[in-house]
Amino acid sequence: MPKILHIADVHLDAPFSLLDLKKAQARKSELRGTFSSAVMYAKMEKVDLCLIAGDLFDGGFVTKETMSLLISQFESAPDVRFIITPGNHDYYSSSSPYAKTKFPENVYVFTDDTLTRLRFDDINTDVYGYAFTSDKMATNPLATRPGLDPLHFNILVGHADLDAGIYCPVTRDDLSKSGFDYAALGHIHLGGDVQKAGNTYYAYSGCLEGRSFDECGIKGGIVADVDFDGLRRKIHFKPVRFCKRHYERLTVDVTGAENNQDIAEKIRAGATAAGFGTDTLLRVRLRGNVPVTADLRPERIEAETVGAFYLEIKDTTAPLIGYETLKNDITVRGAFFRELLPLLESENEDERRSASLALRYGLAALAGENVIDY
Ligand SMILES: [Mn+2]
Repeated sequence: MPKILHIADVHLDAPFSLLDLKKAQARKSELRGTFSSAVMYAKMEKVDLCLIAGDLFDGGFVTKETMSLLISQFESAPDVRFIITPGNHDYYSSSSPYAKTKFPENVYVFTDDTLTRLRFDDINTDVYGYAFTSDKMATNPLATRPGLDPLHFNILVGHADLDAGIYCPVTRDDLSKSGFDYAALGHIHLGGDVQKAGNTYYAYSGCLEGRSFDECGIKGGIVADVDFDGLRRKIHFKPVRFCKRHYERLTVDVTGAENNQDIAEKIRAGATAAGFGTDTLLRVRLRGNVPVTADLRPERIEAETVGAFYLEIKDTTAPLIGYETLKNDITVRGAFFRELLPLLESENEDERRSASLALRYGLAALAGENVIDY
């Protein structure tokens, strides 16, 4: 006792920016499903406290549909106590959804930017938290050290940036001196391992579902199983996956590819080897050397063809050509090549990449092939 599930940065109702609008819409409703999975887990695993460390909502407005789903989720797990500390995206104010909604009795929302305590005597646990009350927070709720009850398990929940001041300037040093057993933090979507400052364990659980290629990898929460007999405390932590899908980046060498089918096969092989399947949103960078004559239009490769949910391709391949032959070519092909040569050999990677593309399309066009169809 107690058993804790720590999640954060759910960002319900957040838009997803994908090139495919239908899939972006699908992701939005999947995000609600991901939250439901976390609640279901808490219920099935008999979690005592579900800590939601800020940014449950993406903003100050929540759709009716999302709110009623949320409430029914909370009601579906009456034995789980849900503890919410509003963050910079969903800060507490008199006009926020938190103020305007009547939540079930098992839901606790912090509303003040100073440290406030909730006592749960049945599980010998105290939970301290605070709320953002605007989209920034300059005050440090740990500036005054709380007088903790040594006979209770003491938890801190909150949205904070341990590395930069404007989003609640709590530091590792504050945590170390605080005496908390566990600090459940939100704000850093990447998440991270459970770490220790002094005798205080702390962690960012990360977001529940990645929303862009800046948020790659498997996302979920942290479960803390606490073995606590009033004085001695042992905590066992484990990460739990909740995300329905995950964003990943992959670089694939397509040297020698003659056509889209060759490329698709190489991407599929690379994705399979990395363990990325139909739950993956994949951004692939193609590299290597391909024949100038190759019929490559990688932007036309469908996600389904490579076994992913969604696919974006960035082509950074270079044309495989005999530079010497082209240099000495007296026709317009040679002239075109010599014009591009300084850029092909540029120090700047972007310049080299565009020059390579220009060369490939240019030579193909001069050869009478209609590869440019933008
Ligand atoms: Mn956030």
